[in-house]
Parts: sequence; structure tokens; C-alpha cells
Amino acid sequence: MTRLNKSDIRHISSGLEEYNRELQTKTGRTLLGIACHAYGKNEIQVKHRINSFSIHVIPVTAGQGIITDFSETVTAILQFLGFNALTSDNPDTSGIAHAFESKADAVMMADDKRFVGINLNTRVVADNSEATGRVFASVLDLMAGGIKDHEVLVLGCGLVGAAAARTLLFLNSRVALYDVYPPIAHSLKESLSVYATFDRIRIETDVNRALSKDQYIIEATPAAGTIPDELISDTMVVAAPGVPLGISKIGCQILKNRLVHDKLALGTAAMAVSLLS
Ligand code: 2YH
Repeated sequence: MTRLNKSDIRHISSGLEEYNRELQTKTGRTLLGIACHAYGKNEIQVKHRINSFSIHVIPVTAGQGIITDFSETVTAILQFLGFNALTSDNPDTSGIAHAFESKADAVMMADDKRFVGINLNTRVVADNSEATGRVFASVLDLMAGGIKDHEVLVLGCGLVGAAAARTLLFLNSRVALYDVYPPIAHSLKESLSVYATFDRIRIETDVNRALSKDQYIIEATPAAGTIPDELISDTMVVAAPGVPLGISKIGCQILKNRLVHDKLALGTAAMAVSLLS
């Protein structure tokens, strides 16, 4: 599981306006619009509610401890969307207690294993891996103008790739699953069989062949260089939640508006929208 570091998040807050414009160009929707699309929510109704929905972001010192600016960046993303968000002055237990005492609607917090949002009224838990996979699958749906009946190559079958694959099946697309550890792809195929018939799910073993054939890609691996420059076609469209990004700088230039990648913003936006009751 990738742990973000200071340099991963340094420019997120100051780049939100620009990223929002970039998303509009690439998908036709804003950061909030994409998160609403992922959860089937009406953006206008959501906009009416978010400024009174209070979220405390609580720094967590457990395990490897606090990542400089992590909580502040999550708060900045939430505020950018219009939520009534703040970074708690108190970490850990004190932060949770203070959130309840001040009647916050939700908390967001991350340790080394999970980044979650919890609605303190409804007890709904939003998991970052799940929300990230779901929102990036929705990005692909928007970029494709509807992903229904298209095959999507899912690179990386961990928690994020699994959530993306599940969402794509809900959107009636077909998925080809690839993981460097084939048993992980096979086990995901088994668990996805409750959502779709097996003819919509296949295992890919030859990733280079698949990359030269498939147009739509979810890049959800924790590795660099998973999509080599020479395999990027003029029609390839990539939604990439993986950190680090599996595409070189040149690859990004080739893909241009056919690539969406970020390290925190879309996943956080999706979590927050899913917490609204
Ligand atoms: O980055 C992480 C974990 N790898 C979970 C990621 C889930 N997709 N956690 C962030 C830790 C933040 C830290 N405890 C803080 O600053 O509060």
C-alpha cells in the first residue's frame, strides 16, 4: 500500500483551481461533478448541502506518524469543494472527542493502513481505496462518453483496482484483469462473479499485447513504467489512481487530455460526497 509523502502532496492545495479546470476539459465535469457522478448524486442538490456539512480532518500519530501537510491538504480539498471543513488542532483520540463534542457531521483520518471518512450521524464509513477506485472508473466513463460494453484493462488488482473493476461492471462494461501476481487477478475474478457473468470478466496474462489492443485503461498499480511510451496509441484513454504514476513524462505528453491522474483529490472528493446522507 502506497504511503504518500510530503513531496507527493506539496502542490495539491495550490493547484486545485487548475486541476479543476483540467478535469472539466478532460471529462466535462468538475472535481465535485465527477464525485457526484461516481455516487449517482445530483450536483445541484449536493452543492446546497455541503457548506453546512462539517468535517473534521484529524491528524493521526500512530504507526509511521503524521505526514507533513496531509491533513491540511485533505482539508483544503474539502474546502475547495465547498464543505465546512477544518483540520483538528488535536490529533488522535482528542481530535475524535472534539469532533463529537462540537457536533461535527463527519471525521476524516488516516493511519498506515486505511484512510477513512466516517459520518458521525449515520455511521457510514467511506474508505479511500474503495472511493478512489470507484471515482476513477467514473472518470473513465465520462472520458469515454459512456463505458458501457467497452472492455477496460485494469492494471493492478489491489483494493483500488478491485473497486474500479466492480464499478465498471456496474456500468455494464467488460473488464480484463492484470496483476503482476496472477493469483491476485484470479481471486478478484472470482469475487467479481457475483456482480457479472464470467463472459464480462477475463484475466489478461500478456500485458503488452493487451495494451496494444485495449483502448481504455485503469492504471491502479503502485509501480512506475507499467504503460511504456511505445504502446500508447492515439486512442488510448487512461484513468490512473496508481501512485507512483505508471506512465513516463513523455507518455503523459502523448496522452495529454486522455489521461487523468491525481494522488489525493478525486479520492477525497468521492469519500466526502459519499458521506452526505
Ligand atoms: O497514506 C496512508 C496509507 N497508506 C493509507 C492509504 C489508503 N489509501 N496513510 C496516510 C497517513 C496519514 C498520517 N497518519 C497523518 O498525517 O495523519
